[in-house]
Formats: sequence, structure tokens, C-alpha cells
Amino acid sequence: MEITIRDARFLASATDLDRLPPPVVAEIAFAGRSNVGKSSLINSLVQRKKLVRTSNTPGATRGVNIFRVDLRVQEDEGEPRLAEIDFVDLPGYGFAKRSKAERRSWGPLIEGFLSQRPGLRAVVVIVDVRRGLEDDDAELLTYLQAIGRPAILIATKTDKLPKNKRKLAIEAVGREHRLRAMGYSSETGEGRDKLLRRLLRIAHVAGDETMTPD
Ligand SMILES: Nc1nc2c(ncn2[C@@H]2O[C@H](COP(=O)(O)OP(=O)(O)O)[C@@H](O)[C@H]2O)c(=O)[nH]1
Ligand SMILES: [Mg+2]
Repeated sequence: MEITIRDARFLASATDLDRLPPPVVAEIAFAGRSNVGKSSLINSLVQRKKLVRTSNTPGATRGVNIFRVDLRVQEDEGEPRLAEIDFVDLPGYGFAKRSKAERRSWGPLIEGFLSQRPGLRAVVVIVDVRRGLEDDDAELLTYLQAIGRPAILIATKTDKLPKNKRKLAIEAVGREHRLRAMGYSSETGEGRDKLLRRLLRIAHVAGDETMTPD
């Protein structure tokens, strides 16, 4: 399968769920602790250096930002197809220490988005390969499981580890949750094609997730 990004553009931003446009195409959300490399990963997926603002200031992005991606998908057989998918950058978590009460919920914005958007096909949960799952990440995975949203676990910044340490570090990330994490580097593009394909399959934009296990 060959995937070409034809266009990627900012669509909408809101700190209030009611102000987001209704979903008209399949959505994939990206979640993770502040500064984990969420925005960089979205930029690298769509091959735009500055579509999503990245920063060294944790907690800077507080709203939900939606990006519309136009694609051309050429399967191994047949005519190429044009498709659209929305990538949703969720606010980073784990910046401020959350109180017990706050910990019980993900806050109305993230939790509302994850539980209520009808077109949300999967949530990409991004962790730093060097740190693995932290409490917030584990809680998010448990929450997603409880509400029945598919989660894709990504161990990013693999370029920060020496090559011979990567495989084991990536495997360790998902072990506790019995998930197989995928390695990624926004710096080198490692893991990009594999993740993009998986997202398009899960969004039913390309192939069939159940028939093409990788
Ligand atoms: N070496 C390396 N640095 C990264 C990678 N992804 C993100 N970064 C850096 O990590 C910092 C935070 O990235 P950003 O995408 O803004 O994180 P966000 O807060 O999760 O959206 C920035 O300085 C990025 O350049 C990666 O894969 N490799
Ligand atoms: Mg960001």
C-alpha cells in the first residue's frame, strides 16, 4: 500500500466540546503527557514541519486541536482512492499534579472527547521510550479499555536510545498492559509508515484491520 499526504491543515480548536465542529470524517486522537512529543509525532506523520505547534513549554496547549488530512491511498491492486481523516491533538496531561478528585476523571474536555465523539476510531497513547508508562498513561489506558475505545501505544523518541537498546525498551513499555507498543521517532521517521498504515486501517480508510494484522 502506498500512502501520499496530499494536504494537511488546521481545522478547528476549542477548549469546550460543544464548540467543536461535528465529526464528518473518521477521527484519530493523540494523547500523552505534556512534552512527550505528541505534536512532533503528528507533524511527522503528515510530513509537515510546522502544522502543529511544538514547544519546550509543558502545558502550553490546553485545548483540542483538529487537523484535516487529505490522502491518496494506492492499495496493491486497483485504482488509487482519495480519503480524508482527522487527527486530533488532545491537551497534554501530567503537567500539574492532579488532586485525587481530578484523578478520578480526565477532566471534562479529554474525557468528554474520548467518550462522546462518535467518529473517534482509535486513540494513540504516546509515551517516552526512556520512561515507559507512567501512572497517568496507565490510567488512560485503563479508561480507554473501560469505554471500549481501541488504544494504540507508541513509544516515541527511540532515536534517543542507542540502536541495540531500542527493541527491548519498546517491548517493555506495553508489557504490563499486555499491549504491543510500536516504536517511533519524529526525528528520524522510524515507525512512521507502519503507524500511518495502521491508523488508516483502523479508521477504515484503507485495507481492513481485521484481515491485515501487519
Ligand atoms: N530527539 C527527539 N526529540 C523529540 C521527538 N519528538 C519530540 N521531540 C522533542 O520534544 C519536545 C516536545 O515535543 P512536542 O511535540 O512539542 O511535545 P508535546 O507537548 O507532547 O506536543 C520538543 O523539543 C521536540 O523537538 C523525537 O522523536 N526525538
Ligand atoms: Mg503539543
